[in-house]
Amino acid sequence: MSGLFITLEGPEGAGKSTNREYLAERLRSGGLPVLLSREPGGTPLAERIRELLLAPSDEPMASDTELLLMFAARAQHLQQVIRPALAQGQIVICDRFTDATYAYQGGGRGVSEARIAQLETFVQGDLRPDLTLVFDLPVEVGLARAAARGRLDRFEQEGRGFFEAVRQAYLQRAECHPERYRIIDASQPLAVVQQTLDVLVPQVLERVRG
Ligand code: Z5A
Repeated sequence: MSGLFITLEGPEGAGKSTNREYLAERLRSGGLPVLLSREPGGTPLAERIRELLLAPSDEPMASDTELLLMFAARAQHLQQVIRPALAQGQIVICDRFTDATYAYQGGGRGVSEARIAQLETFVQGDLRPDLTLVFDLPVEVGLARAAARGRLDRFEQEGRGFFEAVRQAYLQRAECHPERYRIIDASQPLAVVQQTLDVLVPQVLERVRG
């Protein structure tokens, strides 16, 4: 039995955390086993790596260090949580995964796509998400939502140009692989975003059952 791997992506403040619970509940009410997780993180050790990655620090973190820490956390998460859950037939919903690496370390920091792809293959083998929902919205809207939450983490302290590059990287990936991605207009009111998810859920159920 093999499960279904769904990832939620998008720039800052797009509503991934808000909507992952909603999506999980909708799927569970359809009788499906759902495991919710997030990256970086998802296991105690990977959450410790997350703390290193998000904490503002006087010592600038080298782009390669950031890249390797992302994949180190991912390797742990895959081994401890994601692969076992998929092997049990669960639907894994993960708040960010390797598309975030292409968007933030690739688009944002300028790490080459080829280098990221090498690590992706090394850490994941041929495992890729079955479906990726990209919550897209203008950068200024997302940053305003994040700022309203208070203290900013190391990524949130980046400038607007960084987040524009991140957004464009997501949109380009979605354009190149339309079979895997759905773009959701996350600038709409929450109720409208959730109506879009309501339409998606039967499609997901059909895919799992069919
Ligand atoms: N990162 C990376 O660089 N490389 C990688 O490979 C990975 C990650 C995996 C941590 O991620 C950082 O790691 C992230 C990228 C980097 N940094 N950044 N930036 P994270 O997912 O934990 O942190 P985040 O992206 O900063 O999450 P976020 O800002 O919390 O965004 P969100 O989860 O998409 O949004 P939210 O918390 O659900 O909503 C934000 C606020 O907006 C909240 O008050 C909501 O009530 C509100 N909201 C949500 N939807 C709406 C709508 N539709 N209308 C109005 N208000 C709304």
